[in-house]
Amino acid sequence: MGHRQNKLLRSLKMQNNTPPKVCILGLGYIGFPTACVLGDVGLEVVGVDIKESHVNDINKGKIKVEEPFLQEIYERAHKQGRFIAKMTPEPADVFLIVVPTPFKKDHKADLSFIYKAIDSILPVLKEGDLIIIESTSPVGTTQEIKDHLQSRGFGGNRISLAYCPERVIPGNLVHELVENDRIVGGVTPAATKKAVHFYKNFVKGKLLETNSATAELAKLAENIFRDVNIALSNEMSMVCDELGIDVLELIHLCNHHPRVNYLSPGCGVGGHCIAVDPWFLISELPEKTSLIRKAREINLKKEEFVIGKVIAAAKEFKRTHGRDPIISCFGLAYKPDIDDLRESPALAIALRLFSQGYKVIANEPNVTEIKELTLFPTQEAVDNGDILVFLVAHHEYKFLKVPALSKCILDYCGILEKV
Ligand code: SAJ
Repeated sequence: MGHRQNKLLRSLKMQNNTPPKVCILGLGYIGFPTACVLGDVGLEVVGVDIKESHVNDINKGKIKVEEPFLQEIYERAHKQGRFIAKMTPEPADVFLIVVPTPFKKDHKADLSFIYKAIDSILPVLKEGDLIIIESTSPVGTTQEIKDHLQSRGFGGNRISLAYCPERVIPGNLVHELVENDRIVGGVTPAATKKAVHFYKNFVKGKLLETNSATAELAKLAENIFRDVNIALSNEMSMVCDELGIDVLELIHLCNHHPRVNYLSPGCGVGGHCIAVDPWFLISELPEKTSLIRKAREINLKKEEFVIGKVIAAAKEFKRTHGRDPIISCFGLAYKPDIDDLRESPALAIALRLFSQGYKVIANEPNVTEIKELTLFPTQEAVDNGDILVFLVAHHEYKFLKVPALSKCILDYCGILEKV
């Protein structure tokens, strides 16, 4: 861990003389790093997960999330006995709910993990405790949980309840956990204040106070903003393809305008957030969200567009060479320089080509194995492929030696511009 970050965590430790005990429900991509940071700043943390193997791995020091600083922070918290993983919740002062909210077939949010987590803490919950929901949720969820708690005997203001969405970016998670501003929305102003007080234990950014519904919508609105903006770039890339114009040059030129900032077009939009969260609003208010839905559709269409282009290149190769080409896919993660495959458009593209009978090999520098695909080291994937499809701009590709003349090269992530 860098000197600056160490100093930051030390200074945070001194802010709170009587640190609360924290029970974190969900030890995934957000819950686990949060538990490590809280343990590291001196709080007693019990992390709870329903997966026994995950709990055992954490307690043995095997951590699966690869993020800068995380291993170090985990080791410090764990060695000092401040973070232990368990299968069942323990009494605590603060309960953080950081479980997944996937969507169901109708695109409505599946809140079952949140409710299971809430129900699992009921036996240890006591008057004066604070519950904070961090999981992405449709507007109104926190208020509904308040009603649920009331129906279980925790009515009135016996429990404080607040919503505080996480905003960290995979790849820079620990830094953003500490540095980012946070939106904190209690179901009462007193609950907001209590939650703000808690976050002061480790957040260096501003703590912005609001109500729970506004905080819930803010989380969705932030990811929708990004989805819509990426959709615009993806649509422009398809327009450029039709017109024979280089989209990256176009964007470079347009972004010199002081009020224009196109994001990067890619092979689609993945990850567990931006490709999912907009649906939580679209499914609740379909009449009011036509632009948001269109953006989602365009980002999904970009995946199909890429598949269509690769198939066209494969057919052309067969026509000219008299044999099926080997298609090398570069990058399978949902974005550059991470090992996360969730909702990855690149992986979906490679698998679709494979399932349609094309000879597909792949390279993913951040993953060792993928069931359906044969993974090759980067340069071998270049040497063995007839059609090279660049899907994710991993930094390794910047140093590739690509014999441009003998290969068909399709770049959907702008990496070759950087070579
Ligand atoms: N992408 C593009 N072009 C771009 C930027 C991204 O095609 O210019 C693609 C990526 O390749 C990826 C997808 O979009 O497939 C999402 O990547 P991302 O880096 O934009 O975002 P995530 O999903 O890793 O994290 C987002 C962040 N939200 C915002 O930036 C508004 C993060 O701050 C949230 O905490 C996270 O979602 C979350 O958990 O909700």
